[in-house]
Amino acid sequence: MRFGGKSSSRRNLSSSPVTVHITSQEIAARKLGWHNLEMATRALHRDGLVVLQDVIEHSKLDALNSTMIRDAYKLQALGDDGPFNYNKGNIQQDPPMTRAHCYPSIFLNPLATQVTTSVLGPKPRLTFVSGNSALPPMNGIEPQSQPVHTDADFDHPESPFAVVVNVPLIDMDVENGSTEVWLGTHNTTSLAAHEGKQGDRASDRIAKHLLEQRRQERAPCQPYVKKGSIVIRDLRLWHAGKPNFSNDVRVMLAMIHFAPWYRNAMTVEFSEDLTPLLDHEGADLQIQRTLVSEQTILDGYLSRGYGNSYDFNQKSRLEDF
Ligand SMILES: O=C(O)CCC(=O)C(=O)O
Ligand SMILES: [Fe+2]
Repeated sequence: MRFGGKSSSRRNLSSSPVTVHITSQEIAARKLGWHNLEMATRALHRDGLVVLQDVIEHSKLDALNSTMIRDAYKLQALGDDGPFNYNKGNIQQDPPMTRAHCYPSIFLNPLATQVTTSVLGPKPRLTFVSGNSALPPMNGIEPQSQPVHTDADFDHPESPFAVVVNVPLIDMDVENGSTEVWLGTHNTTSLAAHEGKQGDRASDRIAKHLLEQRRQERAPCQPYVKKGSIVIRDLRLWHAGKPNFSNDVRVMLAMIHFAPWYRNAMTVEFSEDLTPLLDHEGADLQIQRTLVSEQTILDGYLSRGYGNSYDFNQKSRLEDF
């Protein structure tokens, strides 16, 4: 008889995410081997989050970071009119999708797509490219936490339908505001767990008594995430942006892959000369795009939405069955 294995529901699962160590052979082949693909897929199903470590070249992260740090301060200077989410220490910040900045290894990473495809089905839809920046403390203002929330704050399917591909541009830790994550909450949660009406600063939050209950079962954590990693997170997972106590802006890019059957209608604005690159490097994704001139991107990318101005719902939603 070999029925002695503990079921995962009875095991004491860690608060820290599974980190999959990517090998140089996998980078060169642009493909995970079966071992790492299985680890990543099972971790994403079980925990709602997995880290792929040592995937992206630091030189590309550094180049993008210098542009985005400069932009973060411009957005911060907009004050009350800036694109902050919940509090002014955390802003929604888009990278410019122009030839100089659209690095395929960051925005269309084949290993990330292999993992999202494993969970969502072939050719996920890429419909969102943005970022969240945790800003260093401002004069006289104590840095704040966001309330614990999910980004899927609407009536959504119970199966995995959307996955966020996060790319931090620097090492991320408690000091500079590594995102707090509540592993395993992606498939236990429902709309009933949310409190607060949708406002333009995204006032969604998980009810306090549910947080306290969940903390006893599996506490949250703010993981150390090494620069060069990709963090893959189920859109339904409970999480919170945390204060950045350091002197460095912490930019974390966010690309969302939706399941091919989930008819999300958003589009990403790209410079039109990127078409060959998107078609070639993004062949495993359906990149829902709006093509415009490079000048239009440069004129508009710092005046985009934030909070609830994005619609993660789908067209022609099926009634519950
Ligand atoms: O910046 C972060 O760490 C998370 C931000 C976030 O979750 C949000 O703004 O919805
Ligand atoms: Fe969020």
